[in-house]
Amino acid sequence: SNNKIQVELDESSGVAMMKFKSPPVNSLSLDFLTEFSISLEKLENDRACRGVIITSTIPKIFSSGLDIMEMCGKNMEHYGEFWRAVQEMWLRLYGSNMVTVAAVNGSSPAGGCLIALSCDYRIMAENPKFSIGLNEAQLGIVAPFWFKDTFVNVVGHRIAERSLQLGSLHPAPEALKLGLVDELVPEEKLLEKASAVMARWLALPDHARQLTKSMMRKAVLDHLVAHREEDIKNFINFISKESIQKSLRMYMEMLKKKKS
Ligand code: CO8
Repeated sequence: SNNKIQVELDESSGVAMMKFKSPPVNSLSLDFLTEFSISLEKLENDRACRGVIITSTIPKIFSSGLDIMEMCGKNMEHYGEFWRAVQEMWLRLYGSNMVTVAAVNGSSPAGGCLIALSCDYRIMAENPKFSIGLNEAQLGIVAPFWFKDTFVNVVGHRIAERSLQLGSLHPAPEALKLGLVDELVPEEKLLEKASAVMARWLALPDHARQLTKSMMRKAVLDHLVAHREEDIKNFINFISKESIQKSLRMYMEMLKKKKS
């Protein structure tokens, strides 16, 4: 299963390119999340690596978010294992010492949006057909507190409150206006721009930048670390409810019908 994410480190610049390639939609399955966390850990421990650019090889889609099939009709043990993997991915990415730049080259709902929000900088392809946001409420589920905290830390309380309640998916131009992404560029310029941004961030001494990043993010990271087991229990209880299972099944059916 070690093939859902392509990682290439350029030793001369110290920048790794991480490309999601898990068709059809880069959904975050248990296998995907495990591979993602392991890849991040390897880069984190590699002294040659100072920054990571995250993007997708799948046209029009950055990531469709958590794999809904991992949250449907499985047992409690599976839900627990899955949720721990989601937490692990976020703790590693949000808490990374490396400079992280998201090159969002397609739609990025829910868990996909969380990945982008967890980076230091977000550049999105300027196509208004691509949208990004935490749309959990639309699925009848609730974004966990640490998704919310990450969102608030990017866009501020008011925008996060409205967007989360409505489960909004914001087209790229609107996402820019809200500060959900930092800039838009034509799709063919996305990686070039990401490299330029990365170079600017890497021009500073790592140590000062890392301590500053940690100062900004530590409270939110520590909060999940302190409540990790409780958060897993909450997820298991919530997702096991018959009413929630029903909402998720209906959402999956809606996705399938939308095609025909
Ligand atoms: N999980 C599993 N399967 C998915 C997902 C997903 N997230 N997204 C799409 N798929 C499947 C589709 O069902 C479809 O399957 P099939 O081919 O068998 O019919 C296939 O992938 C392709 O999908 P589409 O035909 O819809 O592809 P499009 O290119 O038209 O659209 C999109 C791509 C925009 C990504 C679209 O598929 C979409 O909107 N997907 C849903 C995205 C979404 O809402 N994700 C939210 C997941 S929940 C989450 O991430 C956080 C949960 C927090 C948990 C809190 C609980 C307490």
